[in-house]
Amino acid sequence: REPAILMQQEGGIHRLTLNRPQRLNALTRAMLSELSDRLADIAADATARVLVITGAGRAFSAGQDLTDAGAIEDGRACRNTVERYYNPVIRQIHSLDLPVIAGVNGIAAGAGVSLALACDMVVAAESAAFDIAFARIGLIPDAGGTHQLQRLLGPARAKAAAMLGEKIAAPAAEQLGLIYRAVPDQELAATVDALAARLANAPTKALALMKQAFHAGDHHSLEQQLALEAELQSQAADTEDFAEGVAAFLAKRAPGFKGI
Ligand code: T3D
Repeated sequence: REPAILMQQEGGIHRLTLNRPQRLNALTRAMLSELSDRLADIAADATARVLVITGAGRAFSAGQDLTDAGAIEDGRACRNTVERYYNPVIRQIHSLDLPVIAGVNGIAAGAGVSLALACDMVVAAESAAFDIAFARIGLIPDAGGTHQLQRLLGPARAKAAAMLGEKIAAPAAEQLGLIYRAVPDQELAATVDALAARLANAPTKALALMKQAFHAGDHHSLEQQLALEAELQSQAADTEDFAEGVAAFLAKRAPGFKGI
């Protein structure tokens, strides 16, 4: 049996591919467990610099597999699925000390949208769409969906999109600030690869500290954020990459960052 999550690795760039294309990469609990295991592997790999998450076939992910017996039959089952399978994966992506790119190759629906939006940068094919499908089956956006939609779209648009079960086409998602970029379909792979390569050569320790600062900024006051920035900047300034960045600037040469 092919794994439901494919993992590839090259030059510090890790790639996880959701791999149930015949079901549009709909998420089963088994698949989410595999995803969680692979994310743990990457978190433990000191050579990892960047993670790309994408989908096999014509979809990114159709969200919860509605045929996964026992996953969603009633409130108790749903709570278990959310708490034991979705939430850990979202926390793992959130706390991963690496930039995470979602390469959204096709439709993302329901928790597939939440999964993409948990990533640090979302690049989508122009023909892809973000289908806030939950209301169509009587559920609410989960896996961080309400958090991300409200933060990225603002409450007015987020509530309407969720309550109306809107499907937002990738170019509109870029316009609305829901995602970083929508690119022509045939350019998606090259765009994601170039972005990943660029980030893999960046001072990734500083990028991880930035990620922490941006996440904390969601709930901090200005005073709290100023204090946190001072702390995280002191950590950034102690990296070899900072010394290298300054040395390279003064020597008028390109820096060679190592992510340490
Ligand atoms: O405990 C919890 O709370 C669980 C967490 C829930 C969070 C959620 O994610 S809730 C939302 C679940 N997702 C959906 O409701 C989306 C359902 N899918 C669709 O609405 C459509 O499939 C799409 C808009 C995504 C794509 O439409 P289209 O026309 O391009 O494709 P299709 O023909 O509908 O789908 C192709 C096949 O994939 C089809 O199977 P078949 O007929 O060829 O045998 C379809 O049934 C299957 N499929 C698509 N989505 C799912 C799925 N099978 C199981 N679960 C799915 N989510």
